[in-house]
Amino acid sequence: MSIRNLILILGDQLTPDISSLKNADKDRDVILMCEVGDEACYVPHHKKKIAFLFSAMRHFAEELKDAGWTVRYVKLTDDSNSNSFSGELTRATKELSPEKVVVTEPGEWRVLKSLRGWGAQADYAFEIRPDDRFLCTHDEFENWATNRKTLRMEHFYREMRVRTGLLMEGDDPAGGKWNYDSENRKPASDDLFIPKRIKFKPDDITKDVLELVEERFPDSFGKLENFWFACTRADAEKALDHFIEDALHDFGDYQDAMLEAHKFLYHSLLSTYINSGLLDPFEVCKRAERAYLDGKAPLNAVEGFIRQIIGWREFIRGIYWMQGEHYVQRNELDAHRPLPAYFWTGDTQMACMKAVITQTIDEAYAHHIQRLMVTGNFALIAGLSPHEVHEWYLAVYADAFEWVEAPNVIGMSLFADGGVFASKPYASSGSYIHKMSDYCENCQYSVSKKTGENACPFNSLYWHFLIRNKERFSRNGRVNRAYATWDRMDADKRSEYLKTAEHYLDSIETL
Ligand code: FAD
Ligand code: DLZ
Ligand code: SF4
Repeated sequence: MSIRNLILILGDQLTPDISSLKNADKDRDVILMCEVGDEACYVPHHKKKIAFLFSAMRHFAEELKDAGWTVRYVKLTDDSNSNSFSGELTRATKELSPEKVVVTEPGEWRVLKSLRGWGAQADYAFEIRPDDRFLCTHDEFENWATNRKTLRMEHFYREMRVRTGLLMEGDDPAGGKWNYDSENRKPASDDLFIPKRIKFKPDDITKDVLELVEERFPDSFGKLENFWFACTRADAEKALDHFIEDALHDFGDYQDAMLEAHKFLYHSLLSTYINSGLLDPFEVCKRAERAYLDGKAPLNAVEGFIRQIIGWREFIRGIYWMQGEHYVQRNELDAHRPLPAYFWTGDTQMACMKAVITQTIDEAYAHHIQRLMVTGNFALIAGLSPHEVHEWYLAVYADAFEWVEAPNVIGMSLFADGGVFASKPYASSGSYIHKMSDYCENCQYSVSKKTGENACPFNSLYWHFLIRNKERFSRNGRVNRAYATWDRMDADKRSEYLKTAEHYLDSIETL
């Protein structure tokens, strides 16, 4: 029988009811999935990220086959693998002669452009369908954003609460407030009871992939040892159960805290599973809401968690597609310093940077405040090249796909888009890190020392950043208090700050 549709499913589309499969016919359609070198190498992805994706793809392909689908699965090691999506589409269409090719839109401009390019020259009907795993469509986001003076997540989020009905009591937000963030900024002490996180033992499919990754990507970033990710929907659901039962309760209180010995604290560790399609974001939110309704988790935790998903996650995606393909090139603060080598090795004397980078090497994971207020903050105040920083974040985190990584890095963290949605730059001195973590206790630098030898680099780089960007930020209502403090400082102190910062910038590789 002739093939009707060839359905391409990408590595972050591992969802049984993905739009490309809607109205598909098990008897006449063929699903194409391919492990391709181009995707694995366009940035030096963390080994655990590649292993997770390949293993989750292979498991998903098996599930599809068990459900009666015909799957053409191209392994990285297959002799005739062309190593690109367009090459594999060409090969498959030549061999199968389908009537039409169908794909759900990818999560990155680069891949979308390449697929559109393939479609434009192909002799087949080619359909790119919207990705309806998100709650807000591109048009809905654009309608929301158009003609607004400022794009603020909080406004968007309230509309999403009303639209989804999550944590709503009639027309009002549960508990009377939309946002309980003011209760969510507690530092953690290291004698807190922190739950042991659920980890999954590699099965035979994962073991094969781990061997493959070690052999084919020896120079990629990160450690492959101690791989514990869930690689199937069933295991990802177990990880969700575990989070709801054991960690959600304290998620809110300690959301911004950082502890050297407890890298995961009460975070969900679910982003990798949600972004690849193993978990549905709305279902995850409903589970959290249920925990609140059943009295198992407090409102500040559940609201905070749900806001990250229906608020931040959806908002960030809207920004990515609305800003267009050149967003990742933006550099409004004119920052050009190359990324220091310790971003790849963790070999730095700054204890906070060492802890976050080492954890990233080990786990392909860091939580939000570690990404924003340690590595991101450092990159911002040291004036590192936004594009290099963007490629680093895209490579090193298992949950990193450009639609979500780029606005978080270019926009939220580095202000390189000039403030499309961030109301202020997330720049801070060492005192924030000291307040929210235990990193400073074992640091070679002194957080209380502002200038001179052994002074915490964050302290002087913070002022250097503000002064070199004074033109832009001194009239920003959320930053101008800092400029007033600077103006009140005596001239010697100011010049000491700038001298120390310049010394650190000149020797940035050795910090
Ligand atoms: P939790 O703290 O448990 O939060 C719950 C969920 O909320 C997450 O799983 C995620 O789905 C969602 N979420 C939370 N914050 C955000 C956000 N700012 N944007 C989008 N979704 C959010 N997230 C990614 O998924 N991929 C990335 O590549 C990524 N890069 C980032 C880079 C920087 C510089 C910053 C500051 C943030 C980045 N984030 C990224 C957002 C956030 O840090 C991660 O989603 C979160 O740390 C994932 O861990 P978790 O699942 O334990 O999250
Ligand atoms: C990230 C990634 C990697 C490393 N490898 C593959 C792959 O071999 N095959 C595949 O289909 N997808 C892979 N991905 C995910 C894609 O890069 C992702 O689908 C696009 O970036 C769009 O989000
Ligand atoms: Fe980081 Fe400064 Fe604290 Fe060291 S003293 S851990 S560099 S904030």
